[in-house]
Amino acid sequence: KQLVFSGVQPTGNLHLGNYLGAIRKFVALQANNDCIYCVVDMHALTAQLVHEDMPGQIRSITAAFLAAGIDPEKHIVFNQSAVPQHAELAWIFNCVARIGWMNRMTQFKDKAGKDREQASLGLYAYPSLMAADILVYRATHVPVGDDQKQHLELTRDIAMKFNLDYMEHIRRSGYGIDITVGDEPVHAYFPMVEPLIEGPAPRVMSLRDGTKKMSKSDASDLSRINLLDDEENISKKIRKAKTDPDGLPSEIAGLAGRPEADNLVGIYAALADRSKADILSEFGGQQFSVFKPALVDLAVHVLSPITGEMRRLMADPGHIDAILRDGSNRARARAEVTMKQVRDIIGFIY
Ligand code: AQP
Repeated sequence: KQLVFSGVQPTGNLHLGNYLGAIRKFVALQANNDCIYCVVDMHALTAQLVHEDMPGQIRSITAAFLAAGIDPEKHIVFNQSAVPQHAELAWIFNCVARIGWMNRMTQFKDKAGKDREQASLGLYAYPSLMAADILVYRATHVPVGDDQKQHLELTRDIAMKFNLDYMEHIRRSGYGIDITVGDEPVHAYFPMVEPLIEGPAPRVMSLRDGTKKMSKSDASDLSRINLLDDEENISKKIRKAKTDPDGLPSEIAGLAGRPEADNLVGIYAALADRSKADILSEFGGQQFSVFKPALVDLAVHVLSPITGEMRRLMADPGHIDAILRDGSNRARARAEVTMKQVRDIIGFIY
């Protein structure tokens, strides 16, 4: 079985982008993999230090995982800060990663805004903690949205440099594994992670601006569909979603240069589990006044059972905390196996 790891930050209301780009894939991967899903609460400090209701946010992401269909008994669901080995490995990776690599991260540039000098050191180092989140379990597959692709490439670079710099120590330790990099066989400690980013809507865009990704932190609530939105809200947001005056094209090529139309078709396709081409063969030539109500119906059909179950779970915080405690205990035991080996490889006495 492959080992899958992924995480979501408790930084606000989960939205359709988080669901289609990440959580729905988490659910599908359970059938044939060993999965570890994490509420990455330490990442939530990178952009904003003080959170009004951190425990509530952590519980709400956990509830979304469970409501979407993640099984916390067969797999592991936990919150990052309860497993300190993530932070321990992140420090080592801070020393492995090069400043030049970090300077290329576009998400830092986007999130830091104009006054970069005022961004936290944590926001800058965030991809290194993300690499540690994954590699502390030596996970091989990471389902994420397209916005995280660059961070996964960095994770591979960090793993590769650790493997090369400590090559002799790894060989002597007996903890190594044989992997292939390109076509080359390599004796390594950390595997090369593979991103799982496919699907018709790998990046769900804002409903107000088809060139910006749908995001929890967008000031406009109309820009996103939240997983806790009711039917009326979903309907209002889709009706008000920005579009151009033309109808829907019959072929994919007709979506070029029309980011808002492309986004709505992508959302429909992802929700229906069909291709965009298939959706256009059904709706090509129709106006948005026909397409939008169909999209509302579909979104409500897919999301309302999840919303209902999330609300039910969130009414019992003790139950959610018990699931997190059990998951953290199991995650910590596995992460500690890796950290003991890493300390040996480096030469730390513990
Ligand atoms: N718009 C999106 N389309 C597809 N996938 C997305 N993801 C986020 N936005 C989209 C995926 O959701 C997972 C969890 O994201 P996260 O909470 O860890 O961080 P994020 O990427 O920073 O998410 P947001 O919503 O944009 O939050 P803020 O506004 O707080 O930064 C990831 O797998 C991500 O790819």
